[in-house]
Amino acid sequence: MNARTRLSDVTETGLGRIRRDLASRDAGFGPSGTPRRRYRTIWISDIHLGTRGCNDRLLIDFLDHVDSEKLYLVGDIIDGWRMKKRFYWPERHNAIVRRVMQRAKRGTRVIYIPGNHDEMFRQFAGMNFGGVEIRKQATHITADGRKLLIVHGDEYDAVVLAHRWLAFLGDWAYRTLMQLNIAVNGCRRLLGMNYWSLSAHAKHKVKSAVSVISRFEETLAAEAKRRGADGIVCGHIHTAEIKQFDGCTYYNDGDWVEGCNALVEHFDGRMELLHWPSEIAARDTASAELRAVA
Ligand SMILES: [Mn+2]
Repeated sequence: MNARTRLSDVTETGLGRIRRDLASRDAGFGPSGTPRRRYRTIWISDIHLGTRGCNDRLLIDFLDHVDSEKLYLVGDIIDGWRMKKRFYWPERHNAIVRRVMQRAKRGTRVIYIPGNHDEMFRQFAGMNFGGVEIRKQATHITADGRKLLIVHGDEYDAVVLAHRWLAFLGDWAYRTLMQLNIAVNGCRRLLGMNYWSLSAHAKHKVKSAVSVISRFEETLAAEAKRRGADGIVCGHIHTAEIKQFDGCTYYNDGDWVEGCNALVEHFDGRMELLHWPSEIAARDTASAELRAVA
């Protein structure tokens, strides 16, 4: 063996090592340096790509810190309704689509169940795009043998208008409400009337929204039971929840507009709701403590 080949061997090995390091980093660690968490299944929904309301940065952080054998996209992933009105598509939204496609390519089973905001994809149910399977509904069997029905949820939503109002609440309604409150009370003052709180009025409306939510939850749990499932996973109402309804579990994986939640299944079948902003806060605290020790 001459010096030249030896040198190239060394270089090869070096490159190989770098490549291996990069690959393991990719597979094992998130950008924050913490190990990527592995789950059996992840459910996310109501991302509303194509709108300003979408918390794209938090979602990218989430996708970069978790892995799973299966990923369910439970509807309202892309907001076709609002994109029709005004086209909004920043690079970060591409980054999200790219990450999902990469996952499918690397062997994660990705199942996409379109919702009402991305209903234009429902016509492709049964098809497969780059490893992403499109379904109208799905059935999932947990590691501990429970049968879960997976639906977006709008098909059981009798009060669509109320939910639309809920979905848009986080986006701009609150700010508008506050501005309106100032304007309304300015007028009232001019007319010699006393202060009237629009937000108190809104709170009353929220109370009726709460009853709408519980009716939705009951309806979905009843549907799961009727179809012989042990539980149901849905999204749609932007309210993350795990709730028992006699013999049937209702799971709502939340949203990425207000809550930033994901529903996950551990390898033993245990289910957990993640609130990603809290997970990031915990991660930051842990790394600050580590730094303090070092
Ligand atoms: Mn929806």
